[in-house]
Amino acid sequence: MSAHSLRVEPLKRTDEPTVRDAVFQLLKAYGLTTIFGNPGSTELPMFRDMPEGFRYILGLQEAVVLGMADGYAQATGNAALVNLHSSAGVGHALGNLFTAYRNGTPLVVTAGQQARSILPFEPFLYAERPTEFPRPFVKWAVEPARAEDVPLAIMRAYHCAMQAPKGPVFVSIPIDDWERPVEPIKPRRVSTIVRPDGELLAEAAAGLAKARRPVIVAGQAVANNRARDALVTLAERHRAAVWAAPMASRNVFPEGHPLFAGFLAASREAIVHALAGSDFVLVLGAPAFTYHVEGFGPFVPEGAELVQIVDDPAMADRAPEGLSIVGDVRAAVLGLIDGPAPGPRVEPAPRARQPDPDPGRLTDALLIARLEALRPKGIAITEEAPSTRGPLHDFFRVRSDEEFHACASGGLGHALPAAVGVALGRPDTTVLCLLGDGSAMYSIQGLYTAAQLGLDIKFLIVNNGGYAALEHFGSLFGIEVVGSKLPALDFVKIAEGQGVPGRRITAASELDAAIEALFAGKGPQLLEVVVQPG
Ligand SMILES: Cc1ncc(C[n+]2csc(CCOP(=O)(O)OP(=O)(O)O)c2C)c(N)n1
Repeated sequence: MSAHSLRVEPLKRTDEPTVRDAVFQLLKAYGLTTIFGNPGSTELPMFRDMPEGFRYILGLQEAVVLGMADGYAQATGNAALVNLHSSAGVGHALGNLFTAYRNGTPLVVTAGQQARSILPFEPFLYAERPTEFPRPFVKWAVEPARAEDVPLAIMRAYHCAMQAPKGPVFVSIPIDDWERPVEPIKPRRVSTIVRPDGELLAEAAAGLAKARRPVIVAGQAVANNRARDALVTLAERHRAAVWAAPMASRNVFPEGHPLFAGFLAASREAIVHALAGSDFVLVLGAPAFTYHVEGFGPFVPEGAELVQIVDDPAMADRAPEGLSIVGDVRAAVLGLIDGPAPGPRVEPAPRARQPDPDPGRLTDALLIARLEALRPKGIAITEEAPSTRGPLHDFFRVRSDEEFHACASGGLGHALPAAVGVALGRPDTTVLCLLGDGSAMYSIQGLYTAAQLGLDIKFLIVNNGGYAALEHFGSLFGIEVVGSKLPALDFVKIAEGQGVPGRRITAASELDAAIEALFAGKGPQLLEVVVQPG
């Protein structure tokens, strides 16, 4: 709407310290100097005279803004700051807010609100019930009762986001609060690690030591709690096979390690089948278990003991059986390493290898196998290519020095902007963003930010002409799927229109050269690979 049609009293400036001064001081102290946003009138005063040392990362749609902040927070290990425009901006961001909540990503999400004096009249761009709208996907939500309380609210929000289990929080801030005088407040320190109960941990360690065939199922909190290296030591000490938990959204174990058993499917029967023969199932940093389809029967193999260690009390509460211990996963794994020595063990069987894909047909399996062979080492990966997950598990091995980020919620639209955030958080690392043609379109505007910032992201689109995962489900349900064909997308044009150079290939003979070219230089690039059915 035109600003010329409005007569606005200029917001009063004051020489006294303002809410804005106090908030920016806090943000600096907490290291929240990168702000992800898409601005509107109700947020503009926040950024008047933005202090040195801060940067504003513009996303062209709020799903992109949230996803970028999620990737950045995961890459840096600190909370990220998000600024959204009133209810409309929060609405656009909700899908990826749900994902951040499920990912356990610490985010301080702020949104503008109209001026307090006109709230009774429900003004244009009024955020109605602002603290209810993002719930239940935030750990805490507030619109402070007075302007003077905004800095305190930001401080509490930060500590709440960083407290285990980490997650997003929300603060709604009226436009006129920023100029109000306020006393600065001192940043605080709050511990974030809850140590697991020592007695119960000793019980778990004793159970692990006397098991004959223990298995470990590891999920995202192993990565979030920085327990990956410790887990390798634990698994080697106990000769325990390690499975990635169903739908694990992070890399939890080096996938080329001889003890890595593979990826559990999100189905009750499939989990019991995969773990058959084990007598002790140790679930670390994951639900016991995440299911995608209905299932029946036992939760773990007959006679096996189930022990779960998680940093999320709610996750512990809802496990169907066994012992659950709440606490930091790294602290727990270190405690288990110090436990009693293992007795005699049945050595885990090596992971079965899949036959190499046909080199003459450009399938997603061939693409992934060649990607594994030709990619540079030490990269970070964000992934959202649902039906390519199988080939990714079969032919790709995420190494111990690499990061992998997918979405824990199942909501599409995360990986593309998350790649932008990861690249910003780890500027020395090349990021591979692997996307299905369908998934790529949910927050495609992230390409623009990648181009504007010249980030080293390699966007790889697996174009199978539609929503293959849904067609697969349709065939399982015996249903003809509607709305699953995407015949006319041109990703090279879409990318070039946003400033990212692109290339499209359709033949297996072009594949190796195209992958090498993708990784040859620095900066954003897109490769669209038109694949045939596997
Ligand atoms: C926000 C959201 N909308 C819809 C879906 C349902 N869905 C799951 S997989 C899928 C297909 C994705 O297509 P694509 O990225 O091309 O991958 P493919 O299935 O072809 O491998 C869809 C639409 C979802 N998970 N999230």
